Amino acid sequence: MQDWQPTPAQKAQYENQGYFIEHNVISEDLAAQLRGVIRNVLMLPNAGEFADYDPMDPMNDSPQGRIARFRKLANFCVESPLIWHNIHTGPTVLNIARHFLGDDIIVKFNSCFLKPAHTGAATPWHQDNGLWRDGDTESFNIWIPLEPATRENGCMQFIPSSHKTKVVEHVLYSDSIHGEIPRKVVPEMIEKHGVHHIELDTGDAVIWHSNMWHYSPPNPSEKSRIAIAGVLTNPEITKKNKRHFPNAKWAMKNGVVCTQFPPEPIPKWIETNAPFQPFPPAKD
Ligand SMILES: O=C(O)CCC(=O)C(=O)O
Repeated sequence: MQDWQPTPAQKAQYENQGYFIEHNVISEDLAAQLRGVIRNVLMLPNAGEFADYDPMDPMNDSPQGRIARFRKLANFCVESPLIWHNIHTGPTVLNIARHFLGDDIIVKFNSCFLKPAHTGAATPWHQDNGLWRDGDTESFNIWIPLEPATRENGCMQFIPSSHKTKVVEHVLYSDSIHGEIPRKVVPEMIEKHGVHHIELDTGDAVIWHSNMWHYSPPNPSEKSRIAIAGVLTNPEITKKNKRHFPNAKWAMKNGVVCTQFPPEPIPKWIETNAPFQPFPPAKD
């Protein structure tokens, strides 16, 4: 496996702004195959069993309606060998992960983010580790669009340098799809640091620090925006977490890619007696 090093510009951007972009992580051809895998499962009559419980509505229950309805397939990548072997344990992702994390690599979360043409909904402003609530501030995210992500179809927005802030307590509004940063504090951060629109081509990747404040708007355009995401970590970080994540899987052990499928779960290093606290209701 080749050694991957960030360019000086990528390194500086990650340190100063909390993210960087790597181009051509997967080919257009592979991206087309992966889009097919994802759309195929969305068309199943039981697509809702794979998707997160935050469907967009109102959509009828036709195959095309199902494609238009779902926002996220959480944990689906460990059910699709084509995705798992090419993305989460694919050479470029693991090379990048190895640079940050060393020779033992764990995929803590995996998901496919779906922003269908016309119906694609917003993802609220959040920090990933504000959702995890496990004390982890060292993992990082990778997100690879399988079709161009543009301002028109709801590309992600980052507040540069927001990764240097603490983890904010996330809250729930009556219309929240998941925990989010209190809405009143977001404009102040934007005022201070601005917003970067993360426009990417098919097969590019954006890598960000898990403290980063990020968001994506709805997709009113004609063009769908599907992406595959992963959170990568290692055993040292994981053993310090406050809870065990049952979906976490091994991707590399001692520098050797884990080729097992289904992927191997990590050991239960942490006892999870502490109850998982719900997000508090928003006060503003
Ligand atoms: O795909 C999106 O728009 C949101 C992705 C995201 O928030 C994440 O991966 O944490």
